[in-house]
Amino acid sequence: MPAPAVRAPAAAAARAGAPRRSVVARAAADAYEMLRDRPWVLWVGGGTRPLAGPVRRLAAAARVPVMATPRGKGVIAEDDPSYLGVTGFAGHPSVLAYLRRERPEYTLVLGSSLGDFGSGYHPGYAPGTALVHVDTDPSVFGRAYPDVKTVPVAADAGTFTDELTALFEARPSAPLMPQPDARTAGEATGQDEPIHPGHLMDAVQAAFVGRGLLVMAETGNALAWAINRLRFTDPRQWRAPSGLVGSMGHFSTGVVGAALASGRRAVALVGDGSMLMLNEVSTAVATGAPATWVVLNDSCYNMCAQGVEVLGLTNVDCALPATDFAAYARALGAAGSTVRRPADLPGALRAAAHRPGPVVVDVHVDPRVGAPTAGRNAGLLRDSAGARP
Ligand SMILES: Cc1ncc(C[n+]2csc(CCOP(=O)(O)OP(=O)(O)O)c2C)c(N)n1
Repeated sequence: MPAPAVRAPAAAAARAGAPRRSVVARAAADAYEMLRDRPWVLWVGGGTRPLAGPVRRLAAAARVPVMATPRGKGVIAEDDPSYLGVTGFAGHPSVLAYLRRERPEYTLVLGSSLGDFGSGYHPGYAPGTALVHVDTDPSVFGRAYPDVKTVPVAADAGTFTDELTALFEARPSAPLMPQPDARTAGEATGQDEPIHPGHLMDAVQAAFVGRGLLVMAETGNALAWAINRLRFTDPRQWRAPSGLVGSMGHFSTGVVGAALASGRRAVALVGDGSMLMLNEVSTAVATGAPATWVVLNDSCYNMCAQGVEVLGLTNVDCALPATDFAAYARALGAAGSTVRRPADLPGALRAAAHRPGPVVVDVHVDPRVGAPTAGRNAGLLRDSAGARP
C-alpha cells in the first residue's frame, strides 16, 4: 500500500497552551491514519515517566517497538519483548542497528525534547518519512532533526496517548515491525581486580533494582554505566540528571532528600570526583536518612580523561588523589565499607541495603575500562564541524 501523504498538523493542535480534548483527539486521529499501516517506532522520554501505564497500553495495542531516552528508562519495562533499548548518551548500539536494518517510516516521540542527552542528534534515529512529535512546548519541534519532516502536535502526551490508544484498540493491527533482537547483557566482565564497572552495575542490579528503591546515577562514568547496564521495569525507581550538563553533586547531595521524602532507601551511584566536589553525608547522619552512596572510586575525573583521549586533546590533568571514602563516612558518623574484590561486592551491597541509616560503599573500579560513551564521543567529533541546536 502506498504511504499516505504526510498531512499538515491540525492547526489548532500546534498552538501553544493546552488545547481542548477534541483538538487533541483530532491530532491523534491524524496520527493514527499516518501510522496504522506503516512501519513505525515509538520513542519515549522522561516526560512519560508518570505515563508508564498509558504508554504500555499504546505499545501493546499498536504492537510497536519502543525505544527510550536515558531518562525514559523503565517506562516500557526493560525486559519487555517490544523494548528496543536506550537511545542517546550511553545508549545501546543495537537500537541503531535495528533502525538501520528495519527502516521505520515514522517515529512517534512522546515526552522528550530529543536533546543532546536523549538523542545525541544521531542521524540514525531519524525515520524515513517523518517524526510525529508530541510535546506541550512547541519550541522543541524540528530542533534536533531540522532536515527531517516533523509533524508537530502541541499537546499533553497523556491525553494524546489515550486518544491514540483507543483508536488502535478499536482496530487491532498486525505488527508492522519485527520484534527487537534480544538485547545482549553487555560485555562480560570477569572477576579481575580492580573491579570492572560493568560488574559493579550487575551487582547493583541484583542488590537494589526492582526492590522498590530509588536508584540515581550522577554525571560521570557512573551515569554512563548505569544507563547502559541497569534494567528497570518501573520508571519511578530510576533517576538520571535532566541533561548532559547535569552538575556533579546533584545526586551525591540529592540522595538524602530522596531518601527522606520517600521514607525508603535511596541509592546514588557517584564518581569519586562528584563525591569530593559535594556531598551531604553529614546531613544524612543528622537526619538518619536511609541514603546509600556507591562510589566508583578510580582516582580520576574519568569521563573527562576518557573523553579527551578520544578527542585527541593532551595536557588535560584529570587525576585525583586516592581517597578512602569508607574512612571519610565513618569520620562523619555514617557506615562505610571498602570493596576491592568482585567477590566481596554482593555482600557489601546487600549489607548496605539492609542497614538502617546512611551508608557509603567505596568501590575501587578499574579506570582503564572504557565507559559505554563511544557513541557520545563519536557524536562530539561528528558535530564539531557544525553548529548544533
Ligand atoms: C559541577 C560540575 N563541574 C564539572 C562538570 C563536568 N564533568 C562532567 S563528568 C566530570 C568528571 C566526573 O568525575 P567523577 O565524579 O570522578 O566520575 P568518573 O567519570 O570518574 O566516574 C566532570 C568534571 C560537571 N558536570 N559538573
